[in-house]
Amino acid sequence: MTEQIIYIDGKYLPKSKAVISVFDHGFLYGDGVFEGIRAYNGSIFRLKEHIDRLYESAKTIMLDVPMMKGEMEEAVIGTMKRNSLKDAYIRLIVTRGIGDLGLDPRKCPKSSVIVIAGTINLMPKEAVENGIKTVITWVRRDPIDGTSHEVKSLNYLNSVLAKIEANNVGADEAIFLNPQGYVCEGTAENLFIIKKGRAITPPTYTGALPGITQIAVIEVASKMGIKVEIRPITAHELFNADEVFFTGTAAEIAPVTTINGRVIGRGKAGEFTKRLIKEFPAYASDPANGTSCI
Ligand code: PXG
Repeated sequence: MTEQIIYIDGKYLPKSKAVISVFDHGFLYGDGVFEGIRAYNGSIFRLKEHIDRLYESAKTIMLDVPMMKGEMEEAVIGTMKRNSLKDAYIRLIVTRGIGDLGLDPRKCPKSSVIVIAGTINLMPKEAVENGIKTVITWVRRDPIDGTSHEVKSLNYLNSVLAKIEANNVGADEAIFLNPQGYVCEGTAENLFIIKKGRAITPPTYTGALPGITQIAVIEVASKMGIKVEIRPITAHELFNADEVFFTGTAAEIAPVTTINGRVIGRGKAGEFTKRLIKEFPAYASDPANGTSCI
């Protein structure tokens, strides 16, 4: 089998040679940003939107991305082609680069860009089919005037802590409340509820990542004639929703059937969720919604 090819700073390297310094501040301090992107049948879903979000994350943390957006797109397509991939998970990373043992980013003269394309670690199929068991975690989502998850940074400890709690209590996923107590998102998914035929999803100002799948699902739902509201949700509304589901690059659309022991709807994927799950694959693999890599 030929070795996987990884892009690092303008070079395409075999996996065994694709290494980053232990003095990289991405490693030492979680100082950097990333994107997780999916390709369906040779079409990279919403690549331009992912690249725009990457540059926005970088701007907020004052991280210089040492290339134009067009070159970034070429690096992603180049990595896909060199690995002969059509269906893939793409991880795009920009780190602060090599510095010293001190967190001052001025010590890092050059940021690094990395593109990895491989297979995706999906949510377990049975979990998605039967519905996901969740727990609202004691860990609050980082506040918007702190290390806000509007920035897709390399520091995911907030999500890791919640995932550990979900694992410890035998749940598949965790749901975050924000510091004000409103429902925010999952560890790496946005969240929707369906109530009386309307879809409701929390806005970015609750502290959630502006999800690319979230926007796509809003578009699909609107086309299906489902009204969508973007507003904060309370835990009480969540428990009493007719349907709840997660959206994300890895999860796509995943029905939530249990929240802290409360059964949602009839305890299986609801009608709207099932319709969305049915409509989404055609939407995700439509070349009009992506960038070709073949
Ligand atoms: N919230 C957070 C905090 C995320 O990290 C989403 C929502 C969903 O956003 P998208 O744009 O994917 O619809 C994410 C996405 C990984 C991985 O490898 C993480 C994400 C996506 C893909 C892979 O951990 N996070």
